[in-house]
Amino acid sequence: MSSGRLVIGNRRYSSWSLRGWLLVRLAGLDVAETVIPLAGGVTAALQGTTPANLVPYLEHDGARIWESLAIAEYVAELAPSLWPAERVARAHARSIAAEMHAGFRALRQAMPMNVCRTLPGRGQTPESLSDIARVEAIWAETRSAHGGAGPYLYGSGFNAADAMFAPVVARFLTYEPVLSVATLAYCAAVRAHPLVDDWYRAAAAEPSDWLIEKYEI
Ligand SMILES: N[C@@H](CCC(=O)N[C@@H](CS)C(=O)NCC(=O)O)C(=O)O
Repeated sequence: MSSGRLVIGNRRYSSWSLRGWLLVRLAGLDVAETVIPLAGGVTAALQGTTPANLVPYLEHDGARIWESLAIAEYVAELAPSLWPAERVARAHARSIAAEMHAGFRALRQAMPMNVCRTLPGRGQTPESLSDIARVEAIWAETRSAHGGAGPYLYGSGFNAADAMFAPVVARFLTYEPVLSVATLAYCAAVRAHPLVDDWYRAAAAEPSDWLIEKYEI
């Protein structure tokens, strides 16, 4: 029997849900999944369903957790390898995960996640390109200082920082901005991760009446 539930939005669009879902699955939590299709604004079905009327939301073994970064910290208590073992690397990973959680608004607004489409060249504004430059700098610096032989940010294991950036990878794959060779290699590694691949496959199987026109044009 499952020990809780994870509430997420539909996989095609819900970037924050992708983070929460990856974190929960990476930690191996046995929780049931509730998928609520997003409305592309305020989703009526979410009102009163989760504490902040947002997804992702996790209930596990008596704990109620919302905000993707709080979910990262909760699941990492159960699966400590989700953060790097070494103190300096762990502090760095928490910092970049927090920067992702708090920032990159221009990128998120100009290039909304749609894992089922390629929309090359769309969404490029001075502000979104500036966010992309910062993301590339973070990834390059992280991999140089902590990534070893890769292929992920902190080496061979896909961890909580990778989960926090996975929706950015999805945006890069959809909107195809000009990116460095190293960034493209990291994006390919994240896309090839079995859990990310599961997410993409399930997104492609979602009902067509969950489509939101403004995210498809
Ligand atoms: N800061 C939150 C952001 C969560 C969020 O904004 N989720 C979106 C979906 S990706 C949402 O629930 N939107 C409400 C709605 O569509 O009604 C987190 O880290 O979990």
